[in-house]
Amino acid sequence: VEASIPEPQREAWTKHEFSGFKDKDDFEREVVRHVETTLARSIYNCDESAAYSAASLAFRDRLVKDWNKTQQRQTFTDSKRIYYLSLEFLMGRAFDNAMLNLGAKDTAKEGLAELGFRIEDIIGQEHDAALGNGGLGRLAACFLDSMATLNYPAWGYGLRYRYGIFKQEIIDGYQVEVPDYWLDFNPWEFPRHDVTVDIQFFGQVSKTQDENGKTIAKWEGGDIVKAVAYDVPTPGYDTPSTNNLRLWSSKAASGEFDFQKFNSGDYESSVADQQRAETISAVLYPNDNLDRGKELRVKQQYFWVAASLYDIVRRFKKTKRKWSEFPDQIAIQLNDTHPTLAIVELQRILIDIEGLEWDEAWNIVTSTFGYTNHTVLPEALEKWPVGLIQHLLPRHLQIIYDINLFFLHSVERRFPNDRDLLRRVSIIEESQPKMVRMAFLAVVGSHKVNGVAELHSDLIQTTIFKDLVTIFGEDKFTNVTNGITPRRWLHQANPRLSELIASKTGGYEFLKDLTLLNKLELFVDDKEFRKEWAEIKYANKVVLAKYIKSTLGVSVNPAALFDVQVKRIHEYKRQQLNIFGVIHRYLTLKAMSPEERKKQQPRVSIFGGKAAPGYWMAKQIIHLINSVGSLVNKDADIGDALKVIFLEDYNVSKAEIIIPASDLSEHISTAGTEASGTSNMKFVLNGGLIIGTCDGANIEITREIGQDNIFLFGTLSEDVEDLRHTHTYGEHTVDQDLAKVFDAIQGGMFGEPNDFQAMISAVRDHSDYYLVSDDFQSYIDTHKMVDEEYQNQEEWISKCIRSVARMGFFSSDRCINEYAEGIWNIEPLAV
Ligand code: GPQ
Repeated sequence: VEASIPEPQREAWTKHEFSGFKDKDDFEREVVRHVETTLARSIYNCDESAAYSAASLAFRDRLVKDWNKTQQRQTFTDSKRIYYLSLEFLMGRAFDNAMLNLGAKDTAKEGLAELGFRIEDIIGQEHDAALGNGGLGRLAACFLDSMATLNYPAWGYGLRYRYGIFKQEIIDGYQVEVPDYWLDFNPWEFPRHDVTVDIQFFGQVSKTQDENGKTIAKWEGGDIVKAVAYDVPTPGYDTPSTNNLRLWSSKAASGEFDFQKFNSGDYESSVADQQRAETISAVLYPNDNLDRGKELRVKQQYFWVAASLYDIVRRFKKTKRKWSEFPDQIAIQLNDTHPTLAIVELQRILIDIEGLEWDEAWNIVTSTFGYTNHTVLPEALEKWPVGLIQHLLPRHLQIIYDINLFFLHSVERRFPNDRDLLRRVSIIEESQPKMVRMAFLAVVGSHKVNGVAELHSDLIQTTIFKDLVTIFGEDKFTNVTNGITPRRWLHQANPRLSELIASKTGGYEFLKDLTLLNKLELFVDDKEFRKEWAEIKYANKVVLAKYIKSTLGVSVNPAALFDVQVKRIHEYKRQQLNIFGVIHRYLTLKAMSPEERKKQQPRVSIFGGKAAPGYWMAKQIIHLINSVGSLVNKDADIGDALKVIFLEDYNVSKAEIIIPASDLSEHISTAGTEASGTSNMKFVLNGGLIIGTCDGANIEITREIGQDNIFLFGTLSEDVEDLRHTHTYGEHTVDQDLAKVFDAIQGGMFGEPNDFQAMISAVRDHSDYYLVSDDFQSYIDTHKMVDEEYQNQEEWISKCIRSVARMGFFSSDRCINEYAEGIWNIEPLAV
């Protein structure tokens, strides 16, 4: 309040208000101004990078105006806010997105052209903001776009990693990791050096009694690290609503140096202290669907959660409302278990600092939080050793024990004499060492728990949370099927298709109501429309072919069937099944006469994705794909009949090139392992068909688009357990065709066979946990069907159009509306 401008002076402010550029001339003026002043360059020294910087700053100036207004409106109306806590936000590029969401891309394009630049080149200058691993992080980014577009008052909270996900280089067929230092110049963030929070680690807890005999816990001593806020404006599409993504950066608390040490000549250790503090937000952990239980990771989690909650509570206290109104004003969504300590931290703030009684505080806590689960894979479920939490966060461990005690008491009352139930549901696993089960803590501390696709939500209720469903009842558990933003994944990635759709559905309204795509059904049999559709797909394939040529030096024929699998490399996602299938295809082609070979449907098998640096098997898979590619791609017998491509460093901006160019994409996880998948939705929305297992959102995609428009194969999730059991205890033989593939590998066809021995053994000599052999034959057969169907292009294109027409359900707008209604109890704020 003290910082606000007094009434008499406000007129001057309004009079001189900056409102950003309005037309092309304005835009150019802003670019020139930024080049000459902000960047201190000139007409003689303005390369594409400078033009990108200046153009971005021109847009940033506009964003920040909208953003200020949005924040003011949300504060004045005192409306309920949703806080989305995610350790990952895989945003990709911001410039193109800002231009499109503000509806000013044409203006920028013409303006830049007059200044001597091509807009595509300028867009290409931007470094991806890659603060995430894969689907989980990209989902958070899509949600931010939808929440802003739908005018929900929402903030994201995350960490400002100095290094995002590593850059992948392929050297001699092997993955090499290179650090991703992305902050050299980032016009999309605003440092808030005035918004800081001191975060405490270690120390001791003392307990005393107050005059009423109430126990007071005091957490004292230990280390302090400073959290500094960086704000990233996130604009909605075709609305002035611009929400905030607040990312925390860690800094040493005692200023630049510890002057004590500095003055006493211990310069190095004073710098070391500073570096230790900065380590907390230094790097994103590069694991997808895996918990490695590292101390620094839990430090990141608490640092981020404590800073965010301090911020949220500070904002709430300004409203002077009663504590009981906290859940009416605030909803907090936990993106996986990574922010689960927020539950404990809020309880601590309420009882230790604000003096509430336990029960009142716990009511507020559980009414505030919602928890989204993203996996059932046991290796991905977070557990922290009790000793580690004790050491790092001694007061939090006490509170966790109390939460568990009250919880187990309530279970005991409802299910007396069931000691095994108590053991199974305890938040503390009585193992050696004892562990805190973060997913159970998240369930106990939230009012709603959701999975991310129907099958997945069913699975969590019948497997990992079975007992908790019995205890809390079914109503606490729900499903919200994932979605994707059509702004980035159709309009931005595939502008020509977006334009064609707009021309048939009544303009660009479908970008805000994706169900309007259903109007396309009318044009499925329209020859002219089909032709335009096919031309766009072909043009997108030409773009990708050029990219492949320029990066890998391999020529691929754009008329071939482009078969794409791009996602993190993981055994459960089964890139090994794909590459074994490719080898089978290669062997089959080699065995044919040249005439026969000519009759086959030409294919380009395209792979992309990163392996976690410590995931040895995943790295072997990458190596095998590359080894197969180097043989096949220069085999003169084969020519265009088959090409095998591994695209380096798959990321969001590359996805925007790859996805629109796909004819067929692969979503072939072992049934029951992929929680949802979201790229499946992106591929179909861009007019590609998919081959997939009955897993995750593939099932709902099939329901929406119809089973004639998707190539499903493989074991059903209800049969997976039995098969695995049979592998271990019963008969276990390898599929005949797969055995031939193994022979080829072991015969040295793709280089040193020892390099791939483990991949083969996993299937043949061990339990084939991912059912590669079981699904191999139906996978091959299904690909045969694909080849045949692709020959009939008219029919193929009809299927693509029909599918796109039926994809409305998979907008992240639908998904966010479901969260808003069913979990957050929040309404959009009128603009
Ligand atoms: N997901 Cl647990 C990740 O990307 N990383 C993770 O660590 C975990 C889940 C994915 C999941 O594998 C996909 O099936 C989902 O579509 C995605 O989260 C978003 O829910």
